[in-house]
Amino acid sequence: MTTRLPITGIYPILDADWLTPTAFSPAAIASHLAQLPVSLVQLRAKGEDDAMAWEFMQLWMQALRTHAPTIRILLNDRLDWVEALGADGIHVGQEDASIAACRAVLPPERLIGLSTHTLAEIRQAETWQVDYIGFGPIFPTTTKQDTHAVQGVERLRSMVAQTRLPMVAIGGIDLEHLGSVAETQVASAALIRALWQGDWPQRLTSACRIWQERPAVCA
Ligand code: TZP
Ligand code: MG
Repeated sequence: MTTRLPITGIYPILDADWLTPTAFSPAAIASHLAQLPVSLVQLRAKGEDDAMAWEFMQLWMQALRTHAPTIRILLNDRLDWVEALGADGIHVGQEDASIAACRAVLPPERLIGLSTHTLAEIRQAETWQVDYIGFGPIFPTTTKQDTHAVQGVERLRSMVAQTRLPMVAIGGIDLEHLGSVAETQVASAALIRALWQGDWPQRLTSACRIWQERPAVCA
């Protein structure tokens, strides 16, 4: 299918394990994001109980809608909350709700992203109504414990070349690696640890600059 999601720039994941409310201001981060070429973010609260995860997602939805109204917001794995929170869609893993189940409950305009790790999963995703696929982990990461084998940049490059689905690289991508990931012509790179440190404004700005400086595609 042709995508309805022209992803521009990096794909920041706002993760509850990293964005502790005392250290990170949602309004400040949302306002900074609004100044950058970022079209999509994801809210992720995996380790939290439901009440805390809801509170986290509600807080960030509100800050982003107020200060960065053009950025689209996907929820990680909380299909049941997309409509209630007014999010733009969902990101699911292979073991989460199926794409058919997501499409069955979401209005058609909602976006769906799916994690993939193999060419077989990518080929299967091509037959489903997904707006983009994640692919990774590209590098070792400690942010997610149950990850698949590390893929590496050359395998990423090969997968990008073999599918028309927009692909988002994920996993262990720090600012030093970002240029090599961008150079594969993958549509975007999802980042957690690389962004959410004390100097997050500089990190966000640097990540966007690295992404924008990637070489143009040769026909
Ligand atoms: N899915 C695959 S790896 C990963 C997720 C959510 C973690 C990415 O986090 P980081 O900190 O950018 O490695
Ligand atoms: Mg999941």
